[in-house]
Amino acid sequence: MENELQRLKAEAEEALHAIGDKAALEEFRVKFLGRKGLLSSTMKQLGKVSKEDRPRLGKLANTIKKGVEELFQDKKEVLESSGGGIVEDVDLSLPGRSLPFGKLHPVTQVMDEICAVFEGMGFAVAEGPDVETDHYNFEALNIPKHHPARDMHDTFYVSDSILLRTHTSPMQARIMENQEPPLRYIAPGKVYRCDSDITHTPMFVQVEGFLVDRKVSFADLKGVLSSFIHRMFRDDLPLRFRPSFFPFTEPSAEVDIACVFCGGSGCRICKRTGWIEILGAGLIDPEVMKMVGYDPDEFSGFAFGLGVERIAMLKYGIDDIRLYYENDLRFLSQF
Ligand code: FA5
Repeated sequence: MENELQRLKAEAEEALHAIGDKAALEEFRVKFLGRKGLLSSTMKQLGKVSKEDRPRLGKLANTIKKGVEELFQDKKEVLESSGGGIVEDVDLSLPGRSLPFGKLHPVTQVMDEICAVFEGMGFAVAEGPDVETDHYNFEALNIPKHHPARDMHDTFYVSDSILLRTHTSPMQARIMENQEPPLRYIAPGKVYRCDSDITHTPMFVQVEGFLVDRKVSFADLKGVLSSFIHRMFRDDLPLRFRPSFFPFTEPSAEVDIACVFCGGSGCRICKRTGWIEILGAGLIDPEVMKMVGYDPDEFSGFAFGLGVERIAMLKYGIDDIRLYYENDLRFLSQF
């Protein structure tokens, strides 16, 4: 009988553990704890055991019955507090936890905006490699070996002839040598220079743009860039074309816009000049045209290259370019 009691105890515990709803619990109660249930029936057999064993087995039977009744009550309470369902410790009425939304990096957002403005003017978008050859980065742009202009680029070399591109201008040569004019392209992408301060980062993004056709003049370049700047910022933002030099354009210019931090009066960011440079530009040098097989007497073109981080800084009033690349979510999530 003792064995039978222990077996019933184990069976009852296992059955209770598996129960997940009130109907099953009621079935359990009838089967094990009811007046005609298994425990009561077994206890009725106590009369048949010897007088010596009866007190001990009676006590054991009572303890087991009490224990099963307690487990039954516990299970009943759990089922009642969870609404009678299977789930024991989840409150289904609580609102869900919200996950943080990912966003495009502010520099990517501004790059997309720049591309959209030029696409609206009929420019197609092309992309090229970050790891570039010396030929496309320099030679094809009229910057032969030992040309002083190479010093301005602070190049990261991979080998003598392979480097991380220092600007997006190689895309001019790559596209022109494979296509005939008329051409109208922009080429956005990352570029690399060994350079770092509040307006320079070692990796930054440029958007190259160029147009080649018959009778393209500096006036066309001024028109395209002025309308781009006015669309990106505001219609009355002062800008100026300042003479400059690039080996691959002639004449060359740099374009400055009025400093948005001081309104043009001069501050630390604009180095007290009231102006901030955002791009380099010019008419494509006849030497570059010849190298890709174009006749410079028949075709002319303009090109420009702008720094996306600089434009993003001016648009959002950020006074240190390095903030864009520190990956601080408190900064990045504001855009
Ligand atoms: C160039 O890179 C020329 N390839 C631009 C060009 C293209 C001229 C086509 C003529 C025709 P520059 O080195 O000035 O030029 O760079 C262009 C722009 O990139 C700058 O006006 C500036 O906005 C940005 N820039 C340059 N260096 C950095 C840097 N280290 N960090 C962030 N932005 C930079």
